[in-house]
Amino acid sequence: MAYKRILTVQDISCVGQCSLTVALPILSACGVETAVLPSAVLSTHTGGFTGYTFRDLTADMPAIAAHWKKEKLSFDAVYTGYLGNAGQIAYVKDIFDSLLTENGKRIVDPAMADHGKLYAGFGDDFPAAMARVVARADVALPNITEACLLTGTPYREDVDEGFARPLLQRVAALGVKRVVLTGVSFAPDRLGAMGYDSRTGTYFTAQGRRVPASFHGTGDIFAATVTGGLMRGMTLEQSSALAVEFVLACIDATARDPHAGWYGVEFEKALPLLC
Ligand code: PXL
Repeated sequence: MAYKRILTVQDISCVGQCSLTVALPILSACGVETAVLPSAVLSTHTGGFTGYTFRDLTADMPAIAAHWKKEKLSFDAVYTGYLGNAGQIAYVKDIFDSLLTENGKRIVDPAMADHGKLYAGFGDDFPAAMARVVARADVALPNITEACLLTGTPYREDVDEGFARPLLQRVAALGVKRVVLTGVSFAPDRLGAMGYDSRTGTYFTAQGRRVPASFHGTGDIFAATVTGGLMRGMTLEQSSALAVEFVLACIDATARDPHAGWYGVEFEKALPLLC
């Protein structure tokens, strides 16, 4: 299979084991060349740290994209994650339109919320802006909170199949062809993802052992792994199963370490699984 080159647009949280600092090593382990367009630079992520710095890079985006166009560069996929503000959305749409190869994939992780709440720094109007990016995507990878916010659905902590199916359909109705929802459970001791293809009306599930704790950055790890799998020719269902397995391996490695930090998971120890 041809060597793939992709572009990922998300922030650099300098410390925090999330966004670009996990996406890059994961995609490299998958054997995918990954170019980056940082949406912002933060000293840490916003989930639990206080007093972090935030450098918005919106103003750099059009010039960077213009240079790439001049160089006639193109990408087999554009994968977006945490965006700094709603003003970046127009630039992301332009990148989708002008920097993808023919049949290039638009993969959107609408990273903006978890546990029923928007991340610090986003206003209540942000989900509507993010919905416009999701509308342009081939694949969207929301968690439950994000799917609810994107579709105006009241949030529910525990999501079974009966709640997940219409939620997946509502996200797809925004315009995206395929959706994978994370945080779906089919049994008290199982947790994972459920996927929906709006073109065929079919669903799939990818479930693993439930670990009764929450870890920061696992959504970013899930999205990067799905992207890596897709670029290596796996189906969305296979990529989602790989991502569930990999996230679980990261969590297990962290749980085994009595000195583990609080702000992320020790994904580094699980990387060989992807190589
Ligand atoms: O893990 C998602 C994420 C990415 N980037 C930043 C974040 C978060 C979650 O809190 O704060 C800056």
